[in-house]
Amino acid sequence: MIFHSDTSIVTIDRFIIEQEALFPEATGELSGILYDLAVAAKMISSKVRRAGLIDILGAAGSDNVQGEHQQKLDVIANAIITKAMDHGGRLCAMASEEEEGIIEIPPQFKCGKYVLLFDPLDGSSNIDVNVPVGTIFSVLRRVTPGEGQGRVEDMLQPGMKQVAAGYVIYGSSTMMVYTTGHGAHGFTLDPSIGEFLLSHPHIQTPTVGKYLSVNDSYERHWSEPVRALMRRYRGLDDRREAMNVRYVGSLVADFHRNLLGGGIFVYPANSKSPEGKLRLLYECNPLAFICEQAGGAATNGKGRLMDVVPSALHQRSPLFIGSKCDVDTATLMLKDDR
Ligand code: P6P
Repeated sequence: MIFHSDTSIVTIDRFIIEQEALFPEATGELSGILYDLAVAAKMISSKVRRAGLIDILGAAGSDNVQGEHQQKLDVIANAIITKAMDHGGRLCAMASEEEEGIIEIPPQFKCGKYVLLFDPLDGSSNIDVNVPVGTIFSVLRRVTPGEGQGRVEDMLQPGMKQVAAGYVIYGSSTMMVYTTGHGAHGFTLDPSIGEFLLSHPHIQTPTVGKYLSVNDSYERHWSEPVRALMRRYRGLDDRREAMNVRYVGSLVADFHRNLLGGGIFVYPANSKSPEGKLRLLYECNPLAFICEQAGGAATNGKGRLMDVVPSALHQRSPLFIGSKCDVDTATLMLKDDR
């Protein structure tokens, strides 16, 4: 355990190095992945912060001031991460919400022993109305033999096999929160020096939540056990205090508020989306890893989310994630839900 006095300025680079030093067998490859992700996060943050200006700065349909063809920001974020991560020699493949198949490492670069899965800019439709959006990432160790290109089988591992996971929230400030299985730690970007500084060491989420994040316009499509669970969270069955409903429709923003303040985010299966909406591998699992490291929990309604063995790269999952008592209530009340 490294102790930082509350007066010391700890950059994410220093924190990564100190964490690595705790593990003599560490080769530094995972640290390199985290460094490069922090750089990509700063680049995406710079783009997101100027989102509202791109139309003003670049006449419609032409290149904008940076000479980029005007593209959707999630496409730009996807390219930023791919280009930041493809040459470091630590990854043998990547997968992105923006790409149907896996992303191979260009032949001129060495392949490494990890795979990276990511949602480059989740909730990007919120950008136009200035609601916070986020990047979510998950790192797994390859399981296929050899040292060449990774394969989709390397991605289809349960969440408990993640070696690192995290997210970046582009909100009132840009924060990166990650875990390597030794606590969940938050870093806030100081734009005046372009550095992520340790601002939330060893995040612990409250055991009982204050906030309920759910889009209840789907209520008529939920099963009866799910409806009963929402009534419980709302205090309507007199079994608990009513939770405050907070839902901005941006997963990372809703998750982050609940992680720090205590709460539960739920996106149940419904008759229109029988597997829910959110993606297991690069949305649910990385947030579940962070949440468990912060003392919270995550379930798909049937059991621990990180036990689910995936069968497809972009498969969806119902998600109940946040304060442990509230997730346990979901598991209890949904156990007979077919
Ligand atoms: P709904 C954004 O499109 C997103 O993927 C998540 O960020 C967010 O939590 C969810 O979908 C919102 O979905 O159906 O409530 O609009």
